[in-house]
Amino acid sequence: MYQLTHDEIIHFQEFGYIYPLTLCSPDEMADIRQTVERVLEQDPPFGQGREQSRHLDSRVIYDLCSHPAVVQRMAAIYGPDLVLWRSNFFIKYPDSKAIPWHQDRNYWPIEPPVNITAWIAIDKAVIENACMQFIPGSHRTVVPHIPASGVVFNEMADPDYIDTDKAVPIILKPGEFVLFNERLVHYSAPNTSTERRIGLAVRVTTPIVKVGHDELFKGHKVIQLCGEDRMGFNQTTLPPA
Ligand SMILES: O=C(O)CCC(=O)C(=O)O
Repeated sequence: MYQLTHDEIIHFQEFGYIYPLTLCSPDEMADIRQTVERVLEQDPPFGQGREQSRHLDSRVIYDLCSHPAVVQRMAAIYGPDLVLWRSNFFIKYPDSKAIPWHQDRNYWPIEPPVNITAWIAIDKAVIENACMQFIPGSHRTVVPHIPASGVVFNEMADPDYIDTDKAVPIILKPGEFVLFNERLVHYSAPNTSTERRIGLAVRVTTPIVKVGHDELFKGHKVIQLCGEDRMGFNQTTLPPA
């Protein structure tokens, strides 16, 4: 049984995230990475893009998203009923642009906006290859977003509402992950190193949340990871074989 300590739960409550947590060793992730690379070379059957929700068509990606080390720790914070509604690979090749400071909830079609993300390091994530940076405690307020240009997203957190001097780098070994809240303000710099950095962001919510259908995810279905669906708001599907 994977658990979070009392102090880890308090840290998540106070700061909006907890890390580093371990899913597997760097050696085990080196094997898994080969499959991840093969999956990313192929178009998915659902047409949502190679980096989006590959847990729907790849058992290896589903197994990462639903790993007990991830799900049991999420359940320690968000309760026993959890659904996987999306996953995204974030691939930062050398020379790739910044992901602006943002709160994930700004972009998502979920109501109410409740989500816990596990960002799993497929490659190592260090300052040099543009690991994520978090503003601790920023999950306590909703920050207005304004149009952005020259970065990966088209909207970003309004700089007047955030204090980037407080930013902390989230350094992870391959196979480690961080859990964070849907309002936590985060960012990643341009990758100025010569090394690629891949992370898998696993988006999990509870069945009381209604998942809408945006451009990327028309007809999207959720997968029950644990517990029960007492609401029936969302269409569910089974994991890939
Ligand atoms: O991997 C990154 O650089 C950014 C990830 C991110 O924004 C997220 O997982 O919400």
